[in-house]
Amino acid sequence: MIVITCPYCFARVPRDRVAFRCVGRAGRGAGCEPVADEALGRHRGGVPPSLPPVFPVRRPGRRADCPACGVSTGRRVCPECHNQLPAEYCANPGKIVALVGAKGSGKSTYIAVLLHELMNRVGAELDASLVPCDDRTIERYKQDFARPLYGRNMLLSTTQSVVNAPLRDPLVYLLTRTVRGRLRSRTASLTLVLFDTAGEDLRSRDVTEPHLRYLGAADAVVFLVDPLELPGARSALSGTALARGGTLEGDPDSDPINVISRVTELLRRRDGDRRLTIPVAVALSKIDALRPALERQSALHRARAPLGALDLDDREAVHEQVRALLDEWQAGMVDRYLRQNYTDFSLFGLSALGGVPGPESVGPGGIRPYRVEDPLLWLLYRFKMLDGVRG
Ligand SMILES: Nc1nc2c(ncn2[C@@H]2O[C@H](COP(=O)(O)OP(=O)(O)OP(=O)(O)O)[C@@H](O)[C@H]2O)c(=O)[nH]1
Ligand SMILES: [Mg+2]
Ligand SMILES: [Zn+2]
Ligand SMILES: [Zn+2]
Repeated sequence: MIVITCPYCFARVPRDRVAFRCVGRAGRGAGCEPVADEALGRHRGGVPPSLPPVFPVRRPGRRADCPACGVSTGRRVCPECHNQLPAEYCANPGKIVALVGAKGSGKSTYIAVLLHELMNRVGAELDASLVPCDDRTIERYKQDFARPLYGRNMLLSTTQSVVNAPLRDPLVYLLTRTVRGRLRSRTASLTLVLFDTAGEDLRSRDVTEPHLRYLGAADAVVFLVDPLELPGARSALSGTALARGGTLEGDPDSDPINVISRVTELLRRRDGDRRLTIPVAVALSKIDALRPALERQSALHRARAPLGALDLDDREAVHEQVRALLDEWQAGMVDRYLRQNYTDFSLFGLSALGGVPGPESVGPGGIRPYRVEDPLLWLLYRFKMLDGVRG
């Protein structure tokens, strides 16, 4: 039985329980009148929107006839939350990649820049296309990410906690690439569901909040760790970064190990006591802020060669470099904790902006991302959508 995880409410829906929404009345033709959609209203918060009715079917295919008006519809929806399920998503039940990190660790900026890179430079290198799966994803990416950061060079504002704001929709993209085999090529697709959590939503321990169901449904986790908040890293920071960092000092919730252990607890509820097998990428964000001297001698300083594949030697070199940095900063706990709890984790260093920003806007050099795609390339490799090469 194929089970689809709804990318909006994260309910697990057997494919034969997918529901349909009537296309509604157009002009003078047949079709149902809109009704208040209570399920969608509950999910989004606020007044239930007025929409044509949702109906279950016995054997859902690509289309179904509305039992009330007889008109054929191809609008498939989640039976729980009534959000429309993109057709591609039903065909390729996707991988949900959860992105987590303490407040201010750079999650929103990372999402904005990663998607931009995937649509441009990295997409070209991988021969991959990235297509938004619904209109709200297109709108939200433009409004909340691309327009401020790329249009106006402004830093993104702090993500609103779900405690004060209605549940945000995730960004849902279909990433498709041609994988060349020895005999013939095949296309492989990955649905990327990115949910931009506010840092403080990972705080409270009594987390039964719906947004954390997202973690329960995740197929991979990317942790962002802000080196500016690691006390031991301060000696390695450049002047401007030093002045900006450490804003959360004394707040135990901002300690990366606390964020990681809280998420690990949530994953354990699902997977039990043994070491977790879910792939986990742990990335130091903002590494542009490290002293240039430190950067120069390290694998982290090299740009990744655009091979259209995962360079396994480079991957190991960067992993070891980050591990050594954590040790040097008396943050070796992070690595030890990960080893005890996960069978499959990898360490990364990246910078979304490529330079220390001003108080409100991107630095004068513009946005110069550095290794932002590394965690995703590693995950694609793990999901068998990208080859690994050596030498
Ligand atoms: N030096 C440097 N600073 C960065 C980078 N990315 C983000 N920052 C800084 O970190 C701040 C927070 O970034 P956000 O992306 O808003 O962080 P967030 O994790 O989404 O924060 P919350 O939504 O509050 O949880 C930004 O305003 C920048 O000042 C980077 O690549 N390099
Ligand atoms: Mg944010
Ligand atoms: Zn749903
Ligand atoms: Zn109808």
